[in-house]
Amino acid sequence: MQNFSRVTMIGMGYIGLPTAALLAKNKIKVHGVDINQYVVDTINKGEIHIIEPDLKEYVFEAVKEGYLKVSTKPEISDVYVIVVPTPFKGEHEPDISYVQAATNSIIPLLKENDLYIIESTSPVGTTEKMQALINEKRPELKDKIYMAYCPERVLPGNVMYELENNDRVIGGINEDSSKLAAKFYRTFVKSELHITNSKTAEMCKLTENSARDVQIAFANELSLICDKAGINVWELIELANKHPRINILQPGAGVGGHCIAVDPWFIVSDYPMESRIIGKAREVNNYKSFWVAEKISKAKMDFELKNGKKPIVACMGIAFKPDIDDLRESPAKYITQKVMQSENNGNILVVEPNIKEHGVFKLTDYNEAYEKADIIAFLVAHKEFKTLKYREDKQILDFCGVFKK
Ligand code: SAJ
Repeated sequence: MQNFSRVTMIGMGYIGLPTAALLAKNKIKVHGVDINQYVVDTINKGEIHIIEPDLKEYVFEAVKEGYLKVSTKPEISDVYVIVVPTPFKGEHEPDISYVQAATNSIIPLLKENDLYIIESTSPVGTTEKMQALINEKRPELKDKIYMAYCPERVLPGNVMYELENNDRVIGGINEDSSKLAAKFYRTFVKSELHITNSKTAEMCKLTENSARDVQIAFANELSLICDKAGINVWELIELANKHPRINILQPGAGVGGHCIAVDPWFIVSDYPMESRIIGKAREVNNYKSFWVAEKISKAKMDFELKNGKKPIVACMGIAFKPDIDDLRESPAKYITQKVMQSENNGNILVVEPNIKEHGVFKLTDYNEAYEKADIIAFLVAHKEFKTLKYREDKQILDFCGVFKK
């Protein structure tokens, strides 16, 4: 039977590196691959290029103990795991060229009984496409390689815990592949492993993030309605959630990050006629950020008309969600940029307590900004902001429920 003594993990990013480090902790030798030489050098020094709690310690140990090393080229192994990005091309079409390139890079190394896994978020049918690619280039290995799609579902900020403790979906191209992939994940996953086929597993990942996007869109739509109707949306949701079967999420400045704001498009792109709600939810959530920026602009104009001077505006938070330093696809960052357009930057104070310095934004301490600004726009509900006292003398635009209690 297969052994997992040598694993090649392609893509040392937000998921690949933590997974490699966890495997290494379980005494499995991992050869990490990344096209970026800086990433390779950083990890080989036992350091990390991304921020994630506890990851630094895991990587340091893994490299020190000799269970993790990284280079720009794959090495012959028993298991190959593809964890590269799947960005957009064109409007919103998924681009699987990185998955394809990673697969091409290991095809010459494949041997009978190897296990090939894709973790990258992928459009439905990608694993079967990669199977066809391998069969075409290595026909002698047809039906002799185990292949599966096994998505991750960890939450940035809690990755090391969730990698071990979240249930996982394992979708093989056949039953034996699912079983072998499950055996592999059993080496480091403590929770349940659910077996299905590759297409269902691919769709499952997209479904999870689309479901959350649709639910947030509902909350964001409510916030627009409540704004017009003069109803406190936070109170409304809290009350509605007292119903035993209702659980509405929280409105905010929009939906960001590189998963929920992206993955639903993979469904819409392949099934445009059928996925009406999923596509609309994307539109609603994107519109919410635009609406927030417009609200701030209007507040600025009203202030100027009333007081005969330009206001100082504090944009509170630029991360894509509370209590992290990740700015990828951040609605708060987009809104801040929009507010700063055609404006004397001295009038806009940018606050992000999770970041010390930023190449573009001059950051201001949150207490100082709160004190100095005339208009305070809360864009992210960071824990620091919740310690501030509500000020009647300021114009507070609370888009994320900092003062909802
Ligand atoms: N948000 C709201 N209101 C809410 C909850 C979230 O506006 O009530 C916003 C956040 O502020 C943020 C965005 O949604 O801008 C996404 O944040 P998130 O915490 O919902 O999710 P991510 O992007 O950090 O991680 C998601 C998770 N997916 C689900 O919860 C279904 C995670 O489990 C996935 O592993 C991850 O995407 C991924 O990599 O796909």
